[in-house]
Amino acid sequence: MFRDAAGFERVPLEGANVQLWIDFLPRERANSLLQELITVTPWRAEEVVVWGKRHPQPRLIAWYGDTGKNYTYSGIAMNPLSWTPLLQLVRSEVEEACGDRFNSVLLNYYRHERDSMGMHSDNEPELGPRPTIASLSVGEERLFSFKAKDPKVESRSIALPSGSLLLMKGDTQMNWKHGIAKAGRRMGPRVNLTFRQIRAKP
Ligand SMILES: O=C(O)CCC(=O)C(=O)O
Ligand SMILES: [Mn+2]
Repeated sequence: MFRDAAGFERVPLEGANVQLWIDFLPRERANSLLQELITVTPWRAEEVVVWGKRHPQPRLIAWYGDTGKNYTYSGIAMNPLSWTPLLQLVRSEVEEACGDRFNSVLLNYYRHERDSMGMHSDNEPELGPRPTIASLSVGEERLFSFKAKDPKVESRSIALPSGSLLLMKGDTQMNWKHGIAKAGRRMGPRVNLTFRQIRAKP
């Protein structure tokens, strides 16, 4: 691994461009961001249909973005909420670190160890073929799993501590899936913010 001037470290994954800035936000800042987001966000509990049966999604979500940036995620159509000053501030810090622009952010709230996200690629057409996704985590450290689409390539997982910033670029979504498994021991709350650039519908 090498560390570049910005504080990102390359995570070695074949056919991917993944970088992690482990201490992007200082501990106190990450903690206050967690508390504020949990309190002020109008969290939504969505349902998913698995084998024809409806289940509550095992986490809460909220979607913010520039107006008109509609997006479908796991079959859920979402109209974005308008940016809050807090999220705009965080967005500008993330943009500066990544050297990229983002027009939307999906917030995921994992309340405890039983909340999770299934393995998936962020490959919705609105994101374009090689999207840059910046993912900021605050709160309880959780394991982020990577599984290659090529079965010959080994899976791996990385810990995402509070205040860390994960950047996925280039062919990452084409060649890999990612997700957050349920944890086997007690976990406190975690909020993850994934910044994305949504394009006009192709
Ligand atoms: O919570 C995480 O770290 C993953 C979130 C994610 O993959 C997504 O929102 O698409
Ligand atoms: Mn994702």
